[in-house]
Formats: sequence, C-alpha cells, structure tokens
Amino acid sequence: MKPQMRNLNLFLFLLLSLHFISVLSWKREEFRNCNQTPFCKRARARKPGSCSLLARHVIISDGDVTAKLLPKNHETSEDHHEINPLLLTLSLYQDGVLRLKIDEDPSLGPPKKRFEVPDVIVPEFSNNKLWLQRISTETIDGDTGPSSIVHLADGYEAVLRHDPFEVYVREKGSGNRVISLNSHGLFDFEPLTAKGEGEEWEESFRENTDTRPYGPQSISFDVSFYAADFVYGIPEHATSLALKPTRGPGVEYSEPYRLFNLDVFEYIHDSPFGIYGSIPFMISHGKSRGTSGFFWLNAAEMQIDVMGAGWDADSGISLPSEKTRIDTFWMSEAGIVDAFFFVGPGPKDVVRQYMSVTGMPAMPQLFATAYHQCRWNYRDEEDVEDVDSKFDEHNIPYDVLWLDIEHTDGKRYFTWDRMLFPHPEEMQRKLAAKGRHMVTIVDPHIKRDDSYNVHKEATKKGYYVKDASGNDFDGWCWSGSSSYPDMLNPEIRSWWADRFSFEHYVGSTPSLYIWNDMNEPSVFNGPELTMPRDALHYGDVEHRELHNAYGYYFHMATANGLVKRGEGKDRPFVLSRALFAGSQRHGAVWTGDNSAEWDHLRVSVPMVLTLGLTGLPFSGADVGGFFGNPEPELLVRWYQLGAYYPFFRAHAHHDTKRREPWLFGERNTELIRDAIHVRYTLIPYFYTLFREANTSGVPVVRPLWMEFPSEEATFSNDEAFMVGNSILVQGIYTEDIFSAS
Ligand code: NBV
Repeated sequence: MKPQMRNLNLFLFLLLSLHFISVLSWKREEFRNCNQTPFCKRARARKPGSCSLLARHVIISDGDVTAKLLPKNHETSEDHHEINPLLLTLSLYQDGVLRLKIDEDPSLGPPKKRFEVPDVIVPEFSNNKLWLQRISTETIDGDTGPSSIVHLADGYEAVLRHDPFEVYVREKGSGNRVISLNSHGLFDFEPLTAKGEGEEWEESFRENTDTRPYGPQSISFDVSFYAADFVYGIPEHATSLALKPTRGPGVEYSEPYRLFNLDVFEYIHDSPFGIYGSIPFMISHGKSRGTSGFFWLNAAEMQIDVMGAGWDADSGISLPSEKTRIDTFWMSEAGIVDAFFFVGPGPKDVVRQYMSVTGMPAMPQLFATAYHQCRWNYRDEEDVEDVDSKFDEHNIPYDVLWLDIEHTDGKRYFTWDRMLFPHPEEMQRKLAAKGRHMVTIVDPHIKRDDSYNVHKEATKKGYYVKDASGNDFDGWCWSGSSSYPDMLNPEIRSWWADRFSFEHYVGSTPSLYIWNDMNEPSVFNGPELTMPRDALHYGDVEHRELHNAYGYYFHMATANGLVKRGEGKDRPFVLSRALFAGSQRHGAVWTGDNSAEWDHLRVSVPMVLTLGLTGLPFSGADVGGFFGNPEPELLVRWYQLGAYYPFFRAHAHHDTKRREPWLFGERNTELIRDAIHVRYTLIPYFYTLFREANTSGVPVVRPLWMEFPSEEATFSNDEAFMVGNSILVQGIYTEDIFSAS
C-alpha cells in the first residue's frame, strides 16, 4: 500500500473510532425498549385467557409423556388443515426436575428446524432420566376436563391439564401448586412461515433493518410461582436482588427485564435493561414453603415481566394462593420451549437441581482466587516491572497482572506490540519466578488484514459468521474492519482452541492466562452495538436464534484452548464478559464497565449474588469502578468489599488517573493493604468454598436467605451477604459512614 493511502486509512480509522467513542455514552434511545421490539410489543398486548390450545393424544412414548397441542376449534375449523399442532414432551429427571419441550412437528414440514441450543445441557443429565411407565388421569376440582398426572419425586407430581392446556407441579397429598405454566392462558407460539411473494418481513430500528426470512417466530407464556414472597435471578441486570415488578398498577419499572447480551457503555445502576449476559433462570423463595426454580433454555432475545399485585384484576381467571403467588411472563424472539421446573424445596436444592442440567462450576486454580491487578493499560514492560516491584515494596500481595488491548500489535490478538513488549516470555518468566501470573486479553473481532495469519486462515477455511447474503460478516470494532469466528461450529471452536498453543500464540508461556472481552459480540456499527439478527451461523442458524450464547461458545473454546495447551493437566483460567447458562463450566465472569460511584459499589453486591444463584460462583465487579476517578474513600471501601468478591480484581479505564494501591497517601495504602491481606488470610476458606461450589453448585457468596431460609427479614436484603456459611459481610455504601446501622 502506498504511504499516502496508509495515512488516509489511518486518518479514517481514527475519525471513525472517535465517532464511535463519542457516541458510546449510555443513551437509552440507542437501545430498543419493549415497544420498539415487535415480538415484545405483540406479546405484551395479549390478554389473559387468549391461548386456546388443548392437549390431545396424551400418551407415554420413550419414557416421556407426549401430547399434541391443538387450537380449540381445530376439529371444526374450516381451515384446520392450516393449523399445525405443536408437539409437547414432558420428561422427568431425578431430584425433582421436570422438563417441558414444545416445538413444531418436523413431520409437518416447517420451513426449517427451529434452533435448540446445543452444548449447554451436560451429557450426564440424560442419565438422570426417569423412564415413565404409568400415567394417571384425574378430573381435578373445579375443572371440566381431565388432567394427566405423573409422579415426579418424593412428594411431588407433574400435571398436564388438557383443557385449557396447562402444566404444573403440585405437592402430593395437599395438592398445593409449586410452579405452573400457562395458568393465565398467555401461551403463544408463532410458527415459522416461508416468505411469500411480495411479503416484506422486515423490521427497522434507527438506521438498521432486520430481515426476517421466516416471519415472526416468537414464543411467550406465563409462569407462576406459588408460596413465593420474592423472585430472584435472570441476570444480567444492574438492579436489586429481589426482582421488582414490571407490570401492574404503580410498578417502579415499566420495561420488562431484558435478556439480550449487549455492550452497554456506562450502564446505569438501577435498571431492567439487558447488559452483557443472559441466564433465563428464575428462583422463587417464600417463608411458607421454600424455594422453586424455572429455567428456559433459549438463546434468543428474551424479555421477562414480573407481574405486580393486581396486574390481572380484570382477567376473570382465578388461581389458588392469590396472595403468595408471583406471576411472571416470558417472551422470546425465537427458538423452542425447552423449560425446566425445579421443586427445591430449599435454596441450595434448587441451585443443585439447576446445575444437574447445566453442569457444576469449574474448579479454579488457587492463584485465580487471589488478588488481580488490572488497568487499561499497563503500558510496556517497564511499567509492568515497576508495578510488580511496588507491590513488594509496599508489602501488598497480588497474584496476577493483566494486559489489556494495547499490548497487541494493532489489536491483532495473539500478537504483541514489539516496541512496547519486546520480551513477553521473559516478562512472564520474571513474574512466574515470584509465583505470579499474567493475563492477556483476546477478543472475538478478528482484524481483516491479509497479513494477519489468524484472519488469513479463518478466511481460507470459511470460519467466519456470514452476513445475510452469505459473505463473511464485516463489522467495526477495536481492530477496525473485523470478522467474527463462528463459535457455534465445533470444528471452528477446536481451531480457535489451537490458537492458544505455545506454537501459535508466540510469546505466551505456561503462566499466561486469558481474558475474553467484547464477546456479546460487540460490533460498534451494528444494531444496538451488536451483530445483525439476520447474520448466519453454522447449520443456517440465524444470529437472532443464538445471540445470547455467542459469548458462551467463545468462552468455551478459549477455555478448551488452555486445557489443550496444558495437555489436560492445567486448569484453565479465562475471564469472560458475556455469559449464558452453563458459563460456570468455563471460568470466571465480571460485571463489566461499572463506574466509580457509590451506587455502583452498592449494586455490585446484588449483581454478584444473582450470578451466584444462577450458577456462576466465580464473579466480581471492577474494584474502584471502571469509568471515572474514585475518591480515595470510595476506593478504600471498594477494596474492603471487593476482598470478599469471589473474583477480586481492580481495573480502570485508560482515561482515568493511575490508581495502584499506594498512590493515595500512607493511611489509604494501609487500609487497602489490610483489605487485601484479609483476602489472603481467607484464601484457604475461599478455595474450600470454590470446591464446595464445584461439587454441589452452592455459590461461594450467598444471599442471607440462602443460609437462613426462614428469616423473612433477609429475603430482600442485598446489602449484606454470606461468604460460605460462616462469614457475614456488610458493605459500606455511603461516604462518611463508619459503621453499619
Ligand atoms: O479492552 C478495553 C476495555 C476493557 O478494559 C474493559 O474491561 C471491557 O469491559 N473494553 C471493555 C473495551 C472498551 C470499553 C470502553
């Protein structure tokens, strides 16, 4: 390339980067709300009782209950041939797990197979299946028609009501309900349709148009939790632990909780808007009965309403346990119904039941449970050496030093800027000699540069996600024009994993571990800063169907890369920003780009507790706050709280002032040192708790009610928490406060 051309390109790149950076601060209008999201708007407009499906042909097949769901007027409808029945399967598993699947009937020729998320359910789960032999039929009090009933677990039964169709779990004997689906008749399933002549099927939001080759394909239904005082879960949101109602008279939030993995710049601390991760798993807890859970394995955009008291005042539907019932409404843009009901009855039981489906958390290495020092960016080898030696000088322990994107050669991951980092191996060896480790960042956007071997190979092998016209998807990110490996494809994951071998990742050594960022995936010029929904993945899967799991597969492939690199003997450490159900098997996560504000310190607790409840015990928030410069008092408080996060890492944006622990005067250094020392004193305890999580699923840090399930006063407390069952932590979230009231 001619030098003038190169300069012009550089200029354009800088201009575009500046443009994206300047428009990145959180602006509500850049993200869709429910009304601007057609499937959400349609679903929310439905009235209770509008589902007219009946369960018919209820039989046992292959040890499951199967049925066909048909509209009430199907037999008589003149155009009944156009209404295809849906297939329903109810399967039972050990430990009180009920699975409900509903999909279109493949034998009736839908234009394509709807996406079922692979590789999240662990293979061992199928060994837990209980093969049904018997089904009984009963007309339950007040019903006009029959229900099919099967034994689920000690003391519980699963019920499939035929007319109207409803599924629930109830206690044997008392008949009290635990969880139910479609009790309000809000179930809806939009079948795929092949696009007809002249039909548009497009949706636009701001400057982006979303093409829909199969028409609308959303699914929605109501789920009710009985004997429930509160519901929790469905991360990731910056909000309270006990979920606030989103529909009904006088609710505080008017938007549903959104599950759509997004790179939200400067997220606010109290909102149901979706951020980097999505786990469609909700837990209910109440004093009178205990805990239950509901998980919908679906990776498309989801929106979930928590109904407030009186939301259904005019519906005419009356259900048992009015007062202690919490109704919720689940809407997803695509996929199938693959839902799991967990009966508990204790909080730890529900978490274990959920993990029997999605897998136990990985056991981290000891060093990863210690203190991590990060900043965007440690500039060069000298800076690294200086920071490292100052920790020793100040008698502050730390275990891991992190390098952000600037360490690479022009954001080409797996490379080094050789001017700044001429001797990466030596740098890592020096740290390793003191028992320390290094982490470098590897993002999924691959620079479209023909001299970059990762790009060359990925292009040649056809490993990138495709755009709607079948070309390699080209989006804008840190590396400029970039493409994204299609992580849904196991072959591509395996190729990606091989990038981490010492041979391929030149300059890496055995003490180097990995950080996956921007894996929502973040695309600066994409709709809502992500990939267009009509991009195409392996097996013709539309991006809309798998969006929330893209980062999960990326995390998985990276973790497998470190396993391969260590020939299976080294436990990997990979931190990921995007997350999905099952991410616990691949490593740690953090809560992304928070701000140096007291409110962000405060909300970090419910965020970390929620992640733990939904299977991810290894999480933390950036200590000090990513954006902005914390006052020394806030920084000290953050260290004092962060010392109890399962993942304890300080991190900061490159525009912030340096904030290593010794930069704020002697007294503050002493306080920060003390906080970090407390963590080091507790490392054997933390490590033991990680092992407990690894074998039982119980999180390392727990909401108080997990340890004291009948103490009502704890149910909505998200300021204090338990580390294991023996340490209670109360953070201080306001300035000038010296004790907790
Ligand atoms: O890689 C730069 C940052 C990183 O430091 C941060 O932790 C990530 O959450 N990254 C986001 C991209 C830029 C954010 C403004």
